[in-house]
Amino acid sequence: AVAAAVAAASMLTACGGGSETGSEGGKPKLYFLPGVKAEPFYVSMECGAKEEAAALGYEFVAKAPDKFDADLQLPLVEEARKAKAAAVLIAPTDERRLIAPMKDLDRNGTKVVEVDTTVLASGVSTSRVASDNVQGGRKAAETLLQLVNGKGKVLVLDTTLDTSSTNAREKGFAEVTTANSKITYLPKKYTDNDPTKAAQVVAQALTENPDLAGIFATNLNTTEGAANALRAAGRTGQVKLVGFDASPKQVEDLRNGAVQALIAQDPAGIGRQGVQQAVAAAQKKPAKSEIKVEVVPITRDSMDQNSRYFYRTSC
Ligand code: T6T
Repeated sequence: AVAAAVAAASMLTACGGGSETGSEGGKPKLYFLPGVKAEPFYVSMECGAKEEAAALGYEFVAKAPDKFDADLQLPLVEEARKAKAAAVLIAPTDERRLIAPMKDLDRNGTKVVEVDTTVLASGVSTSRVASDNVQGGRKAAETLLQLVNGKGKVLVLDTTLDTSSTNAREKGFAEVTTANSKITYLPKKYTDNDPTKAAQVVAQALTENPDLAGIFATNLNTTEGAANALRAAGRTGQVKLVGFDASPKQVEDLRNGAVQALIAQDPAGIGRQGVQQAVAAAQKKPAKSEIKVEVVPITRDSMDQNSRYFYRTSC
């Protein structure tokens, strides 16, 4: 009975960056290195990637850092290199610090595909599969401009200095809003991708700018933190909040009115397509150097017909 239980347990593969299948009879290994463990965006990406890897006959190994932090992700890249993975799907947590280790992977014969985020050097990976983040930032700006009737102060909450995805979102947002003379674009704030810090930043911004009209939160954690701060200050609905991503909490806040719009990504689609490119490269077949995946703005009115974009917490 004990042996049966152990066997059953070893067949269970969890999602969320902690899953690791055992050795699968000589199948080539595909490593998935997301930005952070157990976060609905990367969990959803892992679900898509894992399914595709299985369909294409690859052993799937997911290794995620506890925090979105290059210091914690670098040893996992090294682990994939030592394991002689056929391919690595990676969301680099830092535009600069991951360049050298990713080049090492490539030199050692491991095909590298960037998913979601990218490094500042080109030619380090075979393929880049990500949301069109600049376009997503523009869509967020157009949505927020409508909500604030085209005027007033707006604040952007970014994550960390070297996160390519949120930087691109801010760029698209700034492009649209700074072209509007009735909008005051406050200096953007970093939050360390931490909801508590995001909430503190918003609380302070509300004190300094009681007339704040709107907030663009560039990802999941910044949106969750901003919604909490607006709730604590009794300002929900009054200060308009547009966020990126669609975690269960973000969706709940959209429904209860703390958030007015979400720009949802398709993380499972990014994972699936990332694996397809990685496997093509590993099999010396042509791979696409770049795939941009559409994002979808969702409001309370459109949320029920767009529930397929909501992120998952397990596969
Ligand atoms: O927004 C996603 C991802 O696209 C970004 O690169 C980092 O933050 C998230 O994982 C959400 O927290």
